[in-house]
Amino acid sequence: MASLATPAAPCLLRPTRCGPAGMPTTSDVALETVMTAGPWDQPALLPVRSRRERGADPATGRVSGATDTIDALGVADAAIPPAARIVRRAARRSYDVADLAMGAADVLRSNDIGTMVTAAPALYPHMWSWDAAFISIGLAHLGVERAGQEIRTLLAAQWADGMIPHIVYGDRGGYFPGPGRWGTAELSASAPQAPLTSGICQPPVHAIAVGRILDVARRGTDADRAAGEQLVRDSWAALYRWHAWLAQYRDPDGTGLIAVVHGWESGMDNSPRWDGPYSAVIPGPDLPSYVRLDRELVRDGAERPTDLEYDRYLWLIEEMRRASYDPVKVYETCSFLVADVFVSAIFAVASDVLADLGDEFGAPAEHVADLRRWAARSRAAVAASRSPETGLARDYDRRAGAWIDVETLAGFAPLICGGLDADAERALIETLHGPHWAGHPDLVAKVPPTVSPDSVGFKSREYWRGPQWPVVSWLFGWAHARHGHTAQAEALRAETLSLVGDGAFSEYYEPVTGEALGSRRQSWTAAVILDWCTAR
Ligand code: 2M8
Repeated sequence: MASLATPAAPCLLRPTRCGPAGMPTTSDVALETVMTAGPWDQPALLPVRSRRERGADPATGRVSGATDTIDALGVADAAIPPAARIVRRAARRSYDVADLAMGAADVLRSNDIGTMVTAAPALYPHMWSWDAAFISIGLAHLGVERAGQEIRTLLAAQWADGMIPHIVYGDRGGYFPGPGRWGTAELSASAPQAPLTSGICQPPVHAIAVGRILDVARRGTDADRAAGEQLVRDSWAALYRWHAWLAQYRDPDGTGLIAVVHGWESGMDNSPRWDGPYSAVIPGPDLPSYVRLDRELVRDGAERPTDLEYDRYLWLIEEMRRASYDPVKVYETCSFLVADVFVSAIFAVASDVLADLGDEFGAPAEHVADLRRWAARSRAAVAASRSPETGLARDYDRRAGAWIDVETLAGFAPLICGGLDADAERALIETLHGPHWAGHPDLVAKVPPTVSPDSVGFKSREYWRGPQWPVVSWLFGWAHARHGHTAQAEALRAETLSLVGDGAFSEYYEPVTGEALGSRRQSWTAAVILDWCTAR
């Protein structure tokens, strides 16, 4: 398998003028440097050199004082005392676009273990499903073949029934729960024996990624274009089966809202959206004991889910093991079953993308028609889920039989899939970019936080309960551009590049100070930043 260390195709990263409002303009020459920054088996040098030029300790790469956030281990620093926050915010440094592109490429290369680009170097040393999709978009700028390989690796782990699993384990351990805790290969007839996988799924962003890789490929050489088109031909049927699995097993009544059976399936693991449904998940006394590894790597416990949350996460795995991961039984018996409006919106727009690719590449007409039907149905259901009071889309707790009236970023799901009338769409965009959300006056950058700072549930450091996630910002930016909201797409790009200007490529950011949180050198952060630095 080709690795980033030995790219099979010439690097696609090409001179592009990047000078959106508020961002430094980089020269063609600087980005040309990214293309030739090899040797390819060495980390790109420029970001490190930049740090040293600015006074970093050459041994550790750390800058003296409290401002450097690049951490070679890829793990978080200890909590900073509140009094230091204001200093940290004021002292945030900002690399220019060329340096960011170089640093992002370095993150992707250094997280490439040959068979996959791990989601993060220490905290997530395996392949995650939706991470892999975003990562492949970043990889496309380094080599279309390598991007396609990432998608192929993920699809090689697809279950016989069509599910794409949320984790594909590599050879390394280092993550809990590992494959032994899931036991999918022993318990499920659908799960592959190799590679080993988890037993749940994640948001279906994969067709979006394949479409984006094709766009990048078509701006490249003939070989790039051929590789991009071959990827579509090789992956289309598997992606169709994946969407069919979601329609059949996660929306058996054809409501248009796709259900998740674990908060991890939403990708927004501990969002306050799930607090109600999780309160009904009661871990049994026979929950096997376990040791968390994440808390050893992210030392500030406030940045990660609590132990009680973890008990519930692990209990749901026990329930699924007892159902042998049979998707019908899981849907009927699992104590967590929520129709997820954000996953449904992604499903709708990804079905549109896959249907368009299917039309172009001669896929079976009845399969394309299925996708268009699912897209329309889910788009309508997302629009219909909106709260009459707030206009935000809502999840539906299928176990409790109730709408979940908790305001989070997922409420803007209609902006991902479209489907609102023009006035309603404009109003929702204004809310997203307005003073309660991305435009909140306390925020260091106008990037949507996962929970509004005005909400009682806002926790500025806690994972999916407040921090800004560059990858989610990219998804909204991509959707804005797709739906013709060019100015807002450009604003998200510029503001997110400013947020990540510290060069840490962190998993998430504290919205008020811009402090890097969670894992450093997180692959999907690097991938979307590379895409934003290099492609328009
Ligand atoms: C986080 O989820 C994993 C469990 O799947 C974890 O916390 O250990 C989430 O942010 C998820 O969306 C993401 O795919 C994963 C890897 O980046 O980490």
